[in-house]
Amino acid sequence: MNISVHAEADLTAVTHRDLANAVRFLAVDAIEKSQSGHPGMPMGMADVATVLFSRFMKFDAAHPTWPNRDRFVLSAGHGSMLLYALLHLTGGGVSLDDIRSFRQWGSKTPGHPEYGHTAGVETTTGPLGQGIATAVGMALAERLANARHGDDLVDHYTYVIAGDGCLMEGISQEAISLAGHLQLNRLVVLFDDNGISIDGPTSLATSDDHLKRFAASGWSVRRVDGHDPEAIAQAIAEERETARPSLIACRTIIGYGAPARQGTEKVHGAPLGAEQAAAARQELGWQQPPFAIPQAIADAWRMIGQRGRSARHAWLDRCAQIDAAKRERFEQEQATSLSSNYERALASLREQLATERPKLATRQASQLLLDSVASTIPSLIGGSADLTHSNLTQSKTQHAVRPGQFTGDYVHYGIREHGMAAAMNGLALHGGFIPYGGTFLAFSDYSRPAIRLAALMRIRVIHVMTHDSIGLGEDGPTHQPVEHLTALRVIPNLLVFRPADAVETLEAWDCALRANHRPSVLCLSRQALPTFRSDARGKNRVARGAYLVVTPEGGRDVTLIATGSELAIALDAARLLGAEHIRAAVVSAPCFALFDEQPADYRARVLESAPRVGVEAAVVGDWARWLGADGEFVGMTGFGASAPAPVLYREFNITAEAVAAAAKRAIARATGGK
Ligand SMILES: Cc1ncc(C[n+]2csc(CCOP(=O)(O)OP(=O)(O)O)c2C)c(N)n1
Ligand SMILES: [Mg+2]
Repeated sequence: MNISVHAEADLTAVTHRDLANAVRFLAVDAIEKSQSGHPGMPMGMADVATVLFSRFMKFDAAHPTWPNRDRFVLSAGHGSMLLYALLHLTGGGVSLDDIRSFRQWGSKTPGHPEYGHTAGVETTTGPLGQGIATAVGMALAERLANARHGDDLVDHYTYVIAGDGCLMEGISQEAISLAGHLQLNRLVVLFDDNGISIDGPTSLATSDDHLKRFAASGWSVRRVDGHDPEAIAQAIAEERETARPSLIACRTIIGYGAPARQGTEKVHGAPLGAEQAAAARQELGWQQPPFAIPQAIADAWRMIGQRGRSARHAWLDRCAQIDAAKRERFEQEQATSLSSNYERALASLREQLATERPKLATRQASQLLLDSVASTIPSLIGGSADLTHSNLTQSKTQHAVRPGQFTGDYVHYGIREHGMAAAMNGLALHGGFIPYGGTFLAFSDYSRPAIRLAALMRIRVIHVMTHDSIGLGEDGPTHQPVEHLTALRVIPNLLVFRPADAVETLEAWDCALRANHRPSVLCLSRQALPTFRSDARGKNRVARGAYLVVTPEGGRDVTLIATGSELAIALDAARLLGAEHIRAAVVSAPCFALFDEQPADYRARVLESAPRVGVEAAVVGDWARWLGADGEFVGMTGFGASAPAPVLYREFNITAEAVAAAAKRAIARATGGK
């Protein structure tokens, strides 16, 4: 079969098989050289990927961040060489040297594709299932942006290659269900239906009928022979036109072409070996030495990489022609920057709260913030995993996104925390959106793998996690986070905020919105807390991570450090100690990670050398490093219980009296009983 790629060169001699073989053997050779990697999937899916890239993908390899490009997500991230081969062949940011140093230190070709590390990689994949769920967020982003800006500016597809592993993962059901419900018709999933995973045939572990499963969730589904380019092309062409998201199950042979290995798990994750690599060359008619691509085939792939150039220029022309206000709106959303309207709205609410000093749950303060600023941030896209009225995440101005109707700016993600977190990643990665989403802090574990990826990718997503301690009361230990704060704080590059009052809540939100290279978790209280901050026009103090709230005159005997709802307890304890002439400084520590980043002299000023007492209704976890050998911690040592919050604080001994007693113990220890 001949392929028409471009008019300028005579490429009529280049066949689909040549193009696909170039992909296959770059993968085989790179994995052979590094003696590490997964050849089965690139060899099996080379035909599908070649059809997709040579005939459908709208992209310009020289401009990998063009906003209206089609998105391609390799959900089966272990097949990374497939993607690197495509990026190299089409003239993207992967050189032949990079391919030759596959999986080596400093190369652009790490073991699994990493967003931000390699140009053209749309999202980090490897943890199976994340890619397809992230792609749902991208496809949602496309529809939302399309509804706002029209076909002229936003009009692209999101394609996914997913394997058996991605579809076995639970997150796939959340993602599929959400995409089907919302009718994300620009999403096309190409399923590498090879019936093999690591342990052997998938029949060892699953009997799912994926076509029926997807169809039951509202998808358009079909099966094709994944080694028949015409059948693949017809399937993609038709599925692009359906009103629903599409699944194309591509029947493939894993390790296609390696005679003694293909169709078995042996080819999933081990180099072919010299003998099988040579046999595959023979079998597939590829007579090239390792890493060599005949010029005509290389040219044909280069032209495929340039095919989208005219589409990009046409798009640029359209951008230039639309009226200035429209273009500005689009550019502002793309930039996701905060406007002066935002600054004004924030300042005015802050002034009001610091003046009136209401007793308010921090989740309510968060609601007030959203009510006043949401309409000033057009890129903001809210949501909750079915806890909108508990998380207080929907502002007065936000409207729900509905199936097939994308004019809203609030997503009812349903009870799909993991799917929500991954979709939020996709919204952020797509560009043009600042996503936030709510659930209870205890359920952050359900979102954790996607939060971890957001941190790894350095993208801005904001998790609003309310009901942040035993302070939620009667729902009991299943719902009361105790280890979660520490579990989140130890994720590198993640900002975990636990604000202590309404003003700190506003400041934490402001930090999260400005943190355009990292994700944030806002841990908010269910119960009302007094507003202790009264600096109506003060600086954002949360931005320093921790700061002094009480500085006793003439030096201090002890430093009490608290977060969130326990700051009020620490302040009470300081008063109790003061009555006994013990001078206690009080530090509010809403974000450990930001405090870590402060200059050493600032940290030393805040902490000083007096003995320290940490107070948090959670396990000691990451606190230990702040407290020192003479330090004390007042918090939880195990799970919570079901009872009214004040009873729980009393029974678990997280009280001002307990903090004062701990302070005295710490002082006694530090002074050696003097
Ligand atoms: C969440 C997660 N669990 C386990 C793994 C380890 N793993 C990598 S690939 C793989 C098998 C995937 O099978 P499939 O998607 O069918 O890929 P194929 O063997 O067909 O290439 C597993 C278990 C992983 N990467 N992510
Ligand atoms: Mg498989």
